Amino acid sequence: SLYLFGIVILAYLFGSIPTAVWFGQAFYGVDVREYGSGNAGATNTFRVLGKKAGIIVMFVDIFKGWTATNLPYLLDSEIVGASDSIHFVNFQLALGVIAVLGHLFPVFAGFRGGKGVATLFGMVIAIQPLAALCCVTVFLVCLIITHYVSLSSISAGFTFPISLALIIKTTVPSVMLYAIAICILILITHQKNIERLLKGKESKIYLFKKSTK
Ligand code: NKO
Repeated sequence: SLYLFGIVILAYLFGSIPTAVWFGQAFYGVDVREYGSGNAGATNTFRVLGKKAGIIVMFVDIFKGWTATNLPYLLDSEIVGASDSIHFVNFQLALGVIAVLGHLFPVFAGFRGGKGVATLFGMVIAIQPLAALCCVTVFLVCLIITHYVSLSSISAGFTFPISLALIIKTTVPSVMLYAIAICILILITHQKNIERLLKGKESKIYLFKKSTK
């Protein structure tokens, strides 16, 4: 229906908000895509503009994913009555993935966006908080040990379907398929990072080292 179409467009527009690009341009006069990894994400904002900017961009990008996934609730729609049904969860997952596609290909920033990690995390928080906890734990442990954000994102991506299967014991095929697709999507957006990791040329991020910026 027209209503569903409208919600899908809204999810894409939310995901399309190019937080890293706009934040850098507004407060530092810099397009972060011209420096560092060239990515319009929280990590590259941290790398180029410093800790404070990176953390703000991270929270806004997570919030984007959470908001898009919860649009049916936030708009107080009639579908909410059917919120227990698996169709509703599938619809929420679809909205989250559409927001991530907006983040990857933002209409407001020349279709050159980020890698979708924070936005996906917002979606997972909205749909399955326990899986989100598993993902963020693996992300942080990997980051503290290796200092590679990309490797931590990929590890957290694998953790999503694995935690659904082993800890939450999801038996819904469509949800597992979404989770596996999301894991593959993270691998695809991190292709260049994987090449750099294999060559030993990936840049490291030190969370608790005094920022030079
Ligand atoms: O510039 O190519 P780069 O080195 O920047 O960036 C690589 C990086 C891109 O991603 C980001 C976003 C980082 C946000 C981290 C905060 C999220 C904390 C929890 C992560 C859990 C991920 C869950 C995925 C769910 C499927 O990778």
